[in-house]
Amino acid sequence: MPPPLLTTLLSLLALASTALTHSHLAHILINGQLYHGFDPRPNQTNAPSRVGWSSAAVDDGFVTPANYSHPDIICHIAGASPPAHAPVRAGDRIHVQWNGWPVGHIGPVLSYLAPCSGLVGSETGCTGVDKTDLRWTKVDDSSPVLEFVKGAGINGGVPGQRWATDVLIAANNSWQVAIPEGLAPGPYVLRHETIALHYAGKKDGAQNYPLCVNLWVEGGDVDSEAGGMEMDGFEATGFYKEDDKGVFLNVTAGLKSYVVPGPTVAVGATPVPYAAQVASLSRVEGTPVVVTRSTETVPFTGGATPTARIRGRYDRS
Ligand SMILES: *[C@@H]1O[C@H](CO)[C@@H](O)[C@H](O)[C@H]1NC(C)=O
Ligand SMILES: *[C@@H]1O[C@H](CO)[C@@H](O)[C@H](O)[C@H]1NC(C)=O
Ligand SMILES: *[C@@H]1O[C@H](CO)[C@@H](O)[C@H](O)[C@H]1NC(C)=O
Ligand SMILES: *[C@@H]1O[C@H](CO)[C@@H](O)[C@H](O)[C@H]1NC(C)=O
Ligand SMILES: [Cu+2]
Repeated sequence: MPPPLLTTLLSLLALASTALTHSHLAHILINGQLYHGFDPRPNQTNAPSRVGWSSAAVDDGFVTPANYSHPDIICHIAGASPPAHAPVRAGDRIHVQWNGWPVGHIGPVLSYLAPCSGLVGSETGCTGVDKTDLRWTKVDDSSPVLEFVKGAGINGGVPGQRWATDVLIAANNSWQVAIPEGLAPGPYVLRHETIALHYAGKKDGAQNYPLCVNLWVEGGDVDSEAGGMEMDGFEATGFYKEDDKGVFLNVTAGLKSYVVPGPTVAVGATPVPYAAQVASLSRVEGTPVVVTRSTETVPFTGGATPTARIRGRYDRS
């Protein structure tokens, strides 16, 4: 017979796995300014000025390992880019606010960046590009991901384990992503992803929640004349395999270590440490931009054809 603690845990996991709603990206904050995500649930009103990619994950759900080579793994189910981009400077931190996080859903929190410059359709930044053309560089793997601690499972998790998702929950279901100081200016997609592992002992039991937002990165304090940090450029459809150690594992069967799936964090990336993962309240609405002629931006005006062109601080010519 399993000990009472394990019984409680297993029933919590069972509950969690049958819960109908999971989560989505509510908004991002950059220096206190708020930019909207996308709520995929039926009959939600989504701001036209949102920077979050839309998806057809109407149950707030996930992508399974069976679809790791399907374009749905790139920016969630039927992911599609909005017109708006959130302006950010290289070296800034982006506060990614999840709508919540379900009990017992333990795992890593991963962040990737893909430049849109130079791709077919990039006259409008990341809005007009084909998502399968995006090439990604990992900038945060939420290392150490799994720590062994004394006591009961945290947030309905496994006794003795503390996961990156517990750090996310403690920060009001949020995560800080640092935009590398050496990143070349231009339009980028940020792909922020959690992988829930409570069912990962079963083949195809892992749950990936890949959420994308559009960014317009301006030069940071460090001059990136040299072209910026070197990007690794992986295809998201090649990140993971169904039998990777980090997605096909039984978290309750005496786990001794955890192997983060996907590429390693790029040289030049500076993940934000756990101690600096904190809740953050929005102060004001940010003004997102729309990219025109590849290198210029205008403030988002709610769908009307932009007339006044404002020279972006980034000019590649
Ligand atoms: C969404 O709205 C449609 C039309 O107004 C309605 O038929 C449907 O029941 C609504 N769905 C939900 C989940 O509220
Ligand atoms: C894989 O993705 C397709 C297209 O979105 C979907 O119809 C199918 O149910 C998915 N398969 C699994 C196992 O989730
Ligand atoms: C916590 O997150 C919610 C969104 O899920 C947000 O509305 C709220 O302002 C946040 N609270 C704090 C204290 O950060
Ligand atoms: C995971 O391991 C636990 C403990 O050994 C066991 O009870 C459970 O059945 C395993 N789950 C799977 C899906 O293998
Ligand atoms: Cu779930």
